[in-house]
Amino acid sequence: MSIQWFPGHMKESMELLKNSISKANIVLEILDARLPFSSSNPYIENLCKNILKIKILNKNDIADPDITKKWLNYYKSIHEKAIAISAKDIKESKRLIEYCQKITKKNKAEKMKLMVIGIPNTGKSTIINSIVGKKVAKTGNVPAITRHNQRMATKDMDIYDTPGLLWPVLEPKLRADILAASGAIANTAIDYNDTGAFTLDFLIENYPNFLKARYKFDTLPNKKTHIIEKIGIIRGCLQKGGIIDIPRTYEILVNELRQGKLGRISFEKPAII
Ligand SMILES: Nc1nc2c(ncn2[C@@H]2O[C@H](COP(=O)(O)OP(=O)(O)OP(=O)(O)O)[C@@H](O)[C@H]2O)c(=O)[nH]1
Ligand SMILES: [Mg+2]
Repeated sequence: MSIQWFPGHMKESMELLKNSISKANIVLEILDARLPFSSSNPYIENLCKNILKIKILNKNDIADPDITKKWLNYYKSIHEKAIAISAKDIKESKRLIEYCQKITKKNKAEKMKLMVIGIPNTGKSTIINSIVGKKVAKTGNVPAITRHNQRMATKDMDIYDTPGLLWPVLEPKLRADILAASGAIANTAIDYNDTGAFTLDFLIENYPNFLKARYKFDTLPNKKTHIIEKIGIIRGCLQKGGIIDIPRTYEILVNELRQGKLGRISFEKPAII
C-alpha cells in the first residue's frame, strides 16, 4: 500500500515559508540523523538556494555513529555545511550556536535570525527550547505538533519555529517506508502491518544482533513469521485463544525502534563516501 500524508496545514505552511524565509539569515534544516537523505524535503532545498543553510543531523544519540560519520564526510565532500547533534542535550545546542557563530563571524554585529525548518518530528521545537534554555515551543513524540510559525527572541538572536513539512507525493516506496518507520508520518496514514514488516526486514538485514539482544533470541529463526510471533509473545500481544496480535506486535516493534530501544540504527548511508 502506498503511503501519502500531506494535510492542508502543510500546503498552507509551505506557501507561508516561501514568503517568510527571507526573514532569516541562517536556515537550520533539521534532518533525522538516521535518514539524512529521506528526511530532506526537496521543496525546502529549492527554497533555500540563496540563503545560508546548515543541515542539522538531529537525534544523533539514536543513529548509528559510524554511519553518521560517513554522512558528515559526505556533506563535507560536497561543500555542504552539516553538523550532527542530539537536541535533548543542552550542551549540544550550545555547540550548534557556536557553529553558526563561527560560520557567520564576518557579520558579528548582525543579529542572528534562525529559521528552523524540516519534515515533521525531527526535533525542530526541541532544538529551539534547548537553544533558548526554556520551554517556549510545544514538542511531542508524534508528527505535526507545531501547526503555525512562531517567533522567539533572545538578546542575541531571533528564532523562528515552523511546522514540519512533507511533500505531496512520497516516492519512491522505500523513502515513504523509511519516513513511516522513523516516525515522520502520522499514525492515521500508516498501516502497521506494512511499516512493521518493512522494519522487521530492515532489522534482519542490517541489525540482526540488535533484534537478538532485545527479544532474547539465541539464534534468529529463518522464518520472519517465527520472529514476529516470538516478539508478540514476549510483549504480551495475545488475543482470545492465545492468538498473537500481529498488527499490535508490529506497532510495538516500530515504536521501540523509533525510541532507540533496539540500539543506535541508521536507515541509509550516503551513496558516495
Ligand atoms: N532521541 C532523541 N529524541 C529527540 C531529539 N530531539 C527531539 N527528540 C524527540 O523527538 C520528538 C519530536 O520533537 P519535536 O521537537 O516536537 O519535533 P518537531 O520537529 O518540532 O515536530 P513537528 O512540530 O511535529 O514538526 C519528541 O519526542 C522529542 O523529545 C534528540 O536529539 N534525540
Ligand atoms: Mg515542532
